Amino acid sequence: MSHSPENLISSAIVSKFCGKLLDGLKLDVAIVGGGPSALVAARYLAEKGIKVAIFERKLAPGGGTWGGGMLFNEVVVQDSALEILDDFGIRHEVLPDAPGYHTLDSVEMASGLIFGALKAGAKIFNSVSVEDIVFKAGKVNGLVINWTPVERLGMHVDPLTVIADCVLDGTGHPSEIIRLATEKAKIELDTPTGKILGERPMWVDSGEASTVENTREYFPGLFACGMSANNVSGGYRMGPVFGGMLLSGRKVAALIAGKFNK
Ligand code: 48F
Repeated sequence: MSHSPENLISSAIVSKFCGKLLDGLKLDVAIVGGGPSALVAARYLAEKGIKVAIFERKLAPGGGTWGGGMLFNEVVVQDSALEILDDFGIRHEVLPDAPGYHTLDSVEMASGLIFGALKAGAKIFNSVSVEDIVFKAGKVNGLVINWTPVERLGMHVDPLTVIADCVLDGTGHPSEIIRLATEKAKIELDTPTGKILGERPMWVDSGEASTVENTREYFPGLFACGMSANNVSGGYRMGPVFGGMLLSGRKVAALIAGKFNK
């Protein structure tokens, strides 16, 4: 029996996606959230041959990158992060009146980071929300996932699980995964109180530096990057300057790669 184009197209999508999902159910590194820090981490991990996937709640990964500052779609990065933009082939322009700072188109940045992560071999599952962690014998072992529309509509549908050696919380300001790990698994974090310290108000230079400093492993197998790390360790926020996010992604990739001796 010959197949109609309608059937071929649908079959191709279903079989390709199911293969990708099946392969994504067991990972070296599961990343929650597809913001700038996570996309950078995913690329550098994948380049080292580490099996990594991002699970992003929204239809479009990129997190807070797209909207620039107050929907003015330009962002700013510092000298120290240019090397990362260059690795991704994302263009930037020097700011003549502000030495050390550069501007770039936020849409080019978001799309460039997404494309770079994918080309390096990371997988991205969009419209997938992480609603819990797998926690066995005192260790974080993976993620509990469901479709975002299921979450949004409050449908009573059981999730699926992803097993991973390391979990990276890249969920931005709310640190969703670390928060639920402290609340449900009662873990003590590597912070002065053992708990999430909470993000502080805007102080750009302090926030930029502390985002990178605070990027680390907070519990065996559980890492945080970007604004999630800053929230966990009580750093200041910094708004539409993105050097710290990019450097945080590169740092966490190096820390995690070290666990795999890569
Ligand atoms: O917040 P976000 O862009 O992450 P980031 O890498 O970057 C922060 C900057 O964008 C900006 C800033 C820079 O100065 O302050 O805010 O720290 O992206 C976080 C992503 O995680 C997704 C969310 O939809 C967003 O795209 N996310 C959050 N919780 C979940 C999630 C979840 N439970 N499951 C899946 N995705």
